[in-house]
Amino acid sequence: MSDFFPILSFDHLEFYVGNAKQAANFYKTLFGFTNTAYRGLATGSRKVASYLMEQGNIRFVLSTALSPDHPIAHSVLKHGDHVAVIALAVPDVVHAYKQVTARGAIGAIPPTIAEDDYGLLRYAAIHAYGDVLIKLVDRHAYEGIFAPEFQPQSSVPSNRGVGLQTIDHVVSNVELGALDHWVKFFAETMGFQLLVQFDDKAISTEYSALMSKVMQNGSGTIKLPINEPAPSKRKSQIQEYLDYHQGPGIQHVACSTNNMIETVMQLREAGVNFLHVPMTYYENLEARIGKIDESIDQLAELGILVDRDQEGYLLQIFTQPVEDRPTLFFEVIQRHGAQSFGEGNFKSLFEAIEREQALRGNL
Ligand code: TYF
Ligand code: FE
Repeated sequence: MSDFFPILSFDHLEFYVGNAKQAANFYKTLFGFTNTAYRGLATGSRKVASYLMEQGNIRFVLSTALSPDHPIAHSVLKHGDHVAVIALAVPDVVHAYKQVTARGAIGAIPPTIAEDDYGLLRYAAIHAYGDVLIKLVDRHAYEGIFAPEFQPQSSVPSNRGVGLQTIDHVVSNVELGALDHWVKFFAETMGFQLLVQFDDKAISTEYSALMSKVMQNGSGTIKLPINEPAPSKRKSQIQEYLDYHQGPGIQHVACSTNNMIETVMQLREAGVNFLHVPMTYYENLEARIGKIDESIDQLAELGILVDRDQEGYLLQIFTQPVEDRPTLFFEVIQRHGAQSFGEGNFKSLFEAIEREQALRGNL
């Protein structure tokens, strides 16, 4: 099955937050993003303030409501700070929107043109899991910094960054029994394919379990794994997310780097907290994964995980949740050929998550 409409890449992710000014500073100081554009009262945006944060090819937009009646305020009250919009760059918004809505997608924003001195920005949006929107964006006739209302932050010195390059994948958690509905949605509505799946036996630990299916577009630029909780002795990490997020939503965003060691050193230096990996993980690592370019000692020191598949290997690391609710976290990934998701690390990773869950009282 081929794509019903072409998708070029991730365009951006939009976060709804309680205080965008402070969130912008968090993504700047901890994760190395630069605030390149802004909209708010000073630019004539009376209802919403947004900060465009950029690093490599990654764009995060941090938006906050300026009054309690705004939908962003409602959404933040319910979910806490969260990823609300997955925006995909497409060459033809009208065609893409027609295709997906004809195949059953529920429209949220019909094809719209936003215009300013820099040209025409075309967009539309459909509903996905939970309250998440998938936005379709065509900026081929637009030369502005991001979108109408946004003004460049030219006085802001550019942050050198920590080496984050692209959005590798965006993972959602859905309710028990809903996984196959969303797999079908991405297959039949979006034209995605099932890349891999992990059942609860493959990835259960002693206490907690989940099922995961990875959906991917035809060109492989968009990877969207979806998790569902599986019944287990203790509360699944996915169920914990669903309880605190108040329903389905984005669980983690994986950003790629070309230099994992350097990136993680800088993130740690800046104060990013990662999941703790026990030293035992590194004891037989070389026997498990063979020769790699990086020094195992250095990986152990930084808490970086390694996995191998038929095509190569990958390095990955996971942050703690980035807010008080145990919901959204980040992954940093470097692919040396491997196109998988670190299946060999699932057990260690989930045990690490469960140790954190226990600290939160999930006994
Ligand atoms: O995206 C993935 O599939 C990996 C592994 O709750 C993963 O990053 C899967 C589920 C999860 C945490 C990480
Ligand atoms: Fe991941």
